[in-house]
Amino acid sequence: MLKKRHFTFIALCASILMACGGSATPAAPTAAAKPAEVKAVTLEISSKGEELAFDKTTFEVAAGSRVTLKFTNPSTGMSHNWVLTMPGQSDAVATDGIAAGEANGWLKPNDNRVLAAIKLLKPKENGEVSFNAPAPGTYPFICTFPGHNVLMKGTLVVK
Ligand SMILES: [Cu+2]
Repeated sequence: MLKKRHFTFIALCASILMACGGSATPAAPTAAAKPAEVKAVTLEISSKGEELAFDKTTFEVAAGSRVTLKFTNPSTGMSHNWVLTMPGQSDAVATDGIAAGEANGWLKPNDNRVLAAIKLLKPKENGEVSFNAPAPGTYPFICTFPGHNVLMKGTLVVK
């Protein structure tokens, strides 16, 4: 008698589990939505000879793009970096970069106002960075070497 009741209990549990499993299954296949198309974009920028300037000051990319930016420093004597920041934050990022010092490439480590960055490039060096284009908006980019951000700046427009 005890054994039979025990069996009934197990059978009941099993049927409940099966019922649950059965009802959960139909929901899963809908997850196979069409994959979002990620557009890959490659941008190129360079510092301008011995000037404190980038050769390009505006880029435009579509929201959600996978952006690869290549940066060349053809200068014979100056070091530069490329730093993309949140709107309105480029001056603050540059100021904190000076405080961070040369050991940090004139960029505060883990600065959450920085969206993407290419480390300080010595003369004749190249660098690149890949990042996902942020939400639509206008994002400033600068070189954070002390004093350079005043002239070395531009904007990435995300549409
Ligand atoms: Cu610079």
